[in-house]
This record gives sequence, structure tokens and C-alpha cells, in this order.
Amino acid sequence: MSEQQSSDLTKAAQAADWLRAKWGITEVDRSYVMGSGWGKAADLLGKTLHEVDKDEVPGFLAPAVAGHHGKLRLVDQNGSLALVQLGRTHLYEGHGVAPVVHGVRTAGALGAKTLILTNAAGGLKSTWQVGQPVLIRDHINLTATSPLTGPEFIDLTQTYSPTLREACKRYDSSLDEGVYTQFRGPQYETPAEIEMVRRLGGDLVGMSTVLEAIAAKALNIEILGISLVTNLAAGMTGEPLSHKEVLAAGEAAADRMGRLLANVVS
Ligand code: 8IG
Repeated sequence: MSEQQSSDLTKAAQAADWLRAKWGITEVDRSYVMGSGWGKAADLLGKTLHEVDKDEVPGFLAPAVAGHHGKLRLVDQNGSLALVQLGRTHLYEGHGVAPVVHGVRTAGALGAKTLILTNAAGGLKSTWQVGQPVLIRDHINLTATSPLTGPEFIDLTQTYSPTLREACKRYDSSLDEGVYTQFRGPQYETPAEIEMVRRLGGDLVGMSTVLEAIAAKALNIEILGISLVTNLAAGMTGEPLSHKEVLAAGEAAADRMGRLLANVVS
């Protein structure tokens, strides 16, 4: 591991210690990253014990996008503890990779064994409806970067836990799976880029999650990834893409997704 990465992990350990002191805890069982459109679902995860603004916590940045909430919550889920991260730092903000994965590493430093990554994404399958959750089966990293530096050769053959995906499907057998492709953004894709993703085997496009999953996998954390399809990918409908559409689809699907997440845990 590089000196840079080991210093980033130290910063996460410091954030974890700060939260331990603030909240009077030693460990959490799991952590959730709630992306755009998932704020309402977050409220259904359990009983909120504490909440802080992210920018108070060492190493966390304030949110950059309207509709993304910059909070960290401690949530009681029937006696187990979850660190719930409302909103995330994106690569397109231009602060580099370390702040993008700081929350995941902080969860790891707090002892989280499971990470639930949620996001809003464009869907490439014409059978998918806007507002539909899709389980992430695998990913394609088109960011040309990584949270890992140095000779650390992490296995990614089963990045998204088959066990957790099966648990989701037992709860809701209508759930489909897809391959999530991360672009850096912030611009959406061209129709030609969506055609490229299709030929590469991608089903979902977005601007998050992949780098976080890599960082979590390097810490041996079990990962569940779920995309909320908030728009069909560029060129599929003849309409331009809008961020408002994304937020509205999230609001509409919040109940279904909140119940899914709360039930899968139990
Ligand atoms: I929501 O169509 C959402 N996020 N890259 N493309 C990319 N990110 C997205 C999209 C999309 N929709």
C-alpha cells in the first residue's frame, strides 16, 4: 500500500474516533450510503439516535448538489447499529478519489461488516421503468482511477454479495439485476457513449458507487448495491436528461425502497 493510501486510512480512523467520542459508541454493524433520491427511504431504516452535519466530521466535505443531504446518522435497527450516510462526495466535484471513499473507510474503521451502497442511475434496459430499484450484480469502472494505490491486488470477482442479492430477491422476487457502469461525470453521456456501454455489457450508468465498492472490498466489507433507475439512458427516449426528474423518481419510490432495505437487514 502507498504512503498516500495509508495516510487516507489514518484519516478515516480519526473520523471514526471522532464519531465514537461524539456518539458514545465503539462499533457499528453496518453502514448505508444513501444517494440522490434515497433520502426518504433513509428515514425508514430504523430509529435515529444521533445526527451530525458531515462537514463537522474530520475529512468529510459538505454536499455539492441540491437534493443531496450532507449528514451522518447513527441508526438503531432492532438493537444493531448502522452508520447512515446521507449524500456522498462525487468524483466530479474535483477533490480527487480520497474524499469519495472517506465515508466507506470511516465505516470500515468503525467495524462495519456490511455496506449498502445506493444510487440513482440511468437504465439501459428498455423493460425497466423509471422508479424501479435494480440490484447491482457487477460493475465496470470507466473512471480511469481507483481508491487503491500501490501493489494491492484486490480480487473483485464477487464484489456485490450474492448472499445479500438473494436475500433481496427472497423479499421481492420482481427485483432485477444489472451491471453498473461508473463515469466520472458531471455531464451525462452522449447517445454514442450509451451505445458503447451497451456493447461493453453495462445495464446502468451513474457517477458513483464503483470507487466506494472497490475501497470497501479492500477492507473485506460485504457489499450490497442498489440502483434506483430514475431515467432511461441518453438517447433512449428522445427527451433530454434532467436532474429534477431524478429527484422526483426517488421521492415516488422511497417507500418501496425503504421497506426493502429495512427488511433485508432483518
Ligand atoms: I440519476 O443517465 C442518473 N445518474 N452517468 N448517466 C449518468 N449518471 C446518471 C444518469 C445517467 N442518471
